[in-house]
Amino acid sequence: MPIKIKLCVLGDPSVGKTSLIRHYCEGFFKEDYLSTIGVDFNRKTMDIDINGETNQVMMTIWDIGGQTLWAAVRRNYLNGAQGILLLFDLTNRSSLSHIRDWFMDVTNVLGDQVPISIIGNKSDLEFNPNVNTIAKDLCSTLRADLRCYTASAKVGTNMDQVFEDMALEILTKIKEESE
Ligand SMILES: Nc1nc2c(ncn2[C@@H]2O[C@H](COP(=O)(O)OP(=O)(O)O)[C@@H](O)[C@H]2O)c(=O)[nH]1
Ligand SMILES: [Mg+2]
Repeated sequence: MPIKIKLCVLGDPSVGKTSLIRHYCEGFFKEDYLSTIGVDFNRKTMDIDINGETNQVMMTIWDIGGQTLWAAVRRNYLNGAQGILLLFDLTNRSSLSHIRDWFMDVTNVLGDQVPISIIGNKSDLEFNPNVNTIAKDLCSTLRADLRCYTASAKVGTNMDQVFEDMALEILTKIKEESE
């Protein structure tokens, strides 16, 4: 029986949430995912090694669309999430400036122990390297243990890394808590 994990992906519209999830779960990138209506989810099974022991993990990855403004919907969606990816677009400064709000939102619902990674997406495009510096600074001020990546949902750069690191962190936490 695989260990089940729930992951939620949040961030401003058009930062690439659906693209990242679908590329990771389905193995290819499409230019034209429809703007996500409501809530969608994808699944991916993976093998995660901890101390030489292989664990089969089934990750359900939730993708929320335009209804993020409704607090009640958002709360339902986040309920039970064991890990969070906060996405911004490296070519869109306002999407980075909203990361703090997304972070507050998540920790209001899930508390301050939930594993969170911050991902600057669209690294295949030209972007101002200052943005990455600002993102790293933000990461360390929000919470010391946040991981910060640049990635590309289009090319796949860092894509497996983001999800596998998160799965490992969640699994490690589950195992520690069950001891
Ligand atoms: N160049 C580039 N475009 C991307 C990337 N990820 C997403 N896009 C494009 O950005 C737009 C919004 O992507 P989408 O996944 O729908 O964003 P969402 O609203 O956050 O789910 C689409 O036109 C995607 O093709 C990426 O890594 N690189
Ligand atoms: Mg979407």
